[in-house]
Amino acid sequence: MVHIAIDIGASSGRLIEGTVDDGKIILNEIHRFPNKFNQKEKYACWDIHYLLKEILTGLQIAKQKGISSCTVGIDTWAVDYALIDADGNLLQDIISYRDHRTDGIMEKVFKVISKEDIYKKTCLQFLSFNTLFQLFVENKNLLGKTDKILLVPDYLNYCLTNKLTAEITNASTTQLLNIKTRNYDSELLDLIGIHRDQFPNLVEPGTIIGPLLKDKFPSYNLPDCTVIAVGSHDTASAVLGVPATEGNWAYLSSGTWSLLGVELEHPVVTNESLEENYTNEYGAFQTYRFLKNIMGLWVIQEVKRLLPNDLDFAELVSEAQSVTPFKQFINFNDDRFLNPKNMIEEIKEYCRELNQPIPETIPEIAAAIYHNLGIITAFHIDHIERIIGRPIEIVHIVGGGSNNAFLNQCISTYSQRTVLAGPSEATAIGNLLIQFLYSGSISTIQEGRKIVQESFPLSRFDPKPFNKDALFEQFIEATNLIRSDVS
Ligand code: ADP
Ligand code: LRH
Repeated sequence: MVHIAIDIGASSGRLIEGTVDDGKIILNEIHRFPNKFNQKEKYACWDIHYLLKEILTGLQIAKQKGISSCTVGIDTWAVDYALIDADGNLLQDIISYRDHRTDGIMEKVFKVISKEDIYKKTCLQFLSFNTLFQLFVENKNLLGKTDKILLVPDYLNYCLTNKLTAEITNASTTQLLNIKTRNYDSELLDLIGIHRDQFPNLVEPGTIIGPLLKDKFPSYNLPDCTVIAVGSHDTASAVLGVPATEGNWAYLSSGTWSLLGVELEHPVVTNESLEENYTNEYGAFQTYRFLKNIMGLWVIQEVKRLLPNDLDFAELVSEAQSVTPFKQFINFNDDRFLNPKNMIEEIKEYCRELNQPIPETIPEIAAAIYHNLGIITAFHIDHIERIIGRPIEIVHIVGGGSNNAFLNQCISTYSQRTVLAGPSEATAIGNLLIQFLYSGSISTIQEGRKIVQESFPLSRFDPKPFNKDALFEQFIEATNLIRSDVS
């Protein structure tokens, strides 16, 4: 049986065919396209019509390549949603989580219900753009007309099948699910004025959603598809695709965001995890991802976008390597870097304010980004180790950022851990693993991870001798932070 992963990140999307043959996974990229949000009149919005067209184009290419029937699964970035009326019409563009409408909103919510109470209920970190906060500021008139609120992959599934579902790994990122009931929390729904039936029923990865309604798209020549719910949160799929079977490992899903954490059977909720803003997102098969969002490669993506010359990521990396490190210490997890008007100017202004040397050239800016992302990542590896009370010896780096050998080495050296990098398409692979389970090509996720390990060569990075604690102290001092502020 043919399976196709539709994996759409904040910076690009792809359709990848996957098969298991003789104990190995074979991937075949069918279609790839860029993704970004655009500033519309009022809000920064995703172009969901464009994304749907790219999905259909990809499926048409699959058909042209001879695929007449297949299963498909969709994963995308988390938290953002579509509002639809009872006829399925989209009531407004899908607003990006980077829009400034939720700036400063968390403090207002905490006046109604405390941060501690929300954390106890949801076990989720506080990001101003979590769906809870986006819905808190949403136009109430529009919410009154809303029949269903669908997260992005659920909406795309709906477009393809007319079936309404809420896949649970992504639903957990809304900060509306109660960890005890694994269902929407009525107090949090009341807070934002939403009825339970404005969300569809929750489904687990592996649930069949329905057949692709080809008649809805007469201008495309499409294969017969069965749409399956996968780990529709891209990070859930990425972590499923991590090629780790044993040992004390952590993962870093390195893309637009750096998502650093461990996979656990139970959530970790302590005063420290709350104070340091660690999250417990639902994974497939009742696992939890205890993790930290680090600003990630978004920062370099924004710098690249502003450059007059068309440098690619590999060129930016190679330019950065020639620069002497540690001239600037920058806490990229500061909200000011979430969506500044001009990333290059924001970085310079930050350095100016903290009396640090200002990076002037592109190589200097790129170097400041990679070294500081490396330091912040290393810092949090130690931190997670302390909170979970067991060692982290190996860091698996997956995602597009795993192609960045320079950053991988920085992370290895600054954390004094071994890094295993790859596969860069772990998210599509994790998406496919759920489809392989459905068709019986694999029987357990452990077996799937073992096959991933055997199918894709990994690059190993060992730490160079280095005093990491001195570096962390220097970082904390230069950024004017106290330890607990590096969050
Ligand atoms: P997302 O899914 O969030 O859109 P990806 O996992 O596709 O992100 O990763 C995209 C990032 O990967 C880019 O921002 C870039 O920094 C990095 N990347 C991809 N290829 C390379 C490369 N050859 N060298 C360095 N960095 C790379
Ligand atoms: C990564 C991601 C991440 C979320 C963010 C909104 O693409 O899904 O897990 O925190 O986007």
